Amino acid sequence: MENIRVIKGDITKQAVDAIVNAANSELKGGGGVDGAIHRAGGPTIMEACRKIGECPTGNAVITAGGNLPAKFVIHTVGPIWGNENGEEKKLLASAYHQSLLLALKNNLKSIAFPNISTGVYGFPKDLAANIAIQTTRDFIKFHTTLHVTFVCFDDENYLLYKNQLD
Ligand code: AR6
Repeated sequence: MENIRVIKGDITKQAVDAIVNAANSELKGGGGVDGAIHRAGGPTIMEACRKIGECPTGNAVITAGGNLPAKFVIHTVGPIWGNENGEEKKLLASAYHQSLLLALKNNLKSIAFPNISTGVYGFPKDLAANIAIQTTRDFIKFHTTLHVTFVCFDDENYLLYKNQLD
């Protein structure tokens, strides 16, 4: 059995080792899932982000989970569609890959992803789902102890993932 599943819901409610945040490169918070995570997790997450400073697009950093049910938050920065000199796909794959690597480095067993870049950053949802699933499958083939959940907030994303994972 493949350790990948998809659910529809709110990522801030997931009791996993780490949830992933779709952050911006200044780690300064914002709307969407980023806003929801900082609201639910409390101010210690932002304090930790401030200490880290910044995170380049396609990379990821880790903080504790504050008041969240998740132990950690992995903050990754997805590409802005149309703003990355044609590197959008590569950068989105990198955001997933670097997040999975951080989970592994910290001995985490479960990680939940939102649909990175598919909100404010405008990445086409079908293409983003392909990249997220392919990158994750390639990774957990070699790291079989890691359980991955894709947490979709909207029906369109949920159906895209469900069709690809069934
Ligand atoms: N749980 C799961 N998914 C959610 C939640 C939630 N509580 N809330 C929204 N989503 P976005 P981006 C979904 O815009 O496109 C921020 O301002 C949402 O439906 O949050 O990577 C940051 O600070 C969408 O499918 O992230 C950055 O500046 C997905 O999360 C910028 O937005 C991602 O949408 C990042 O843009």
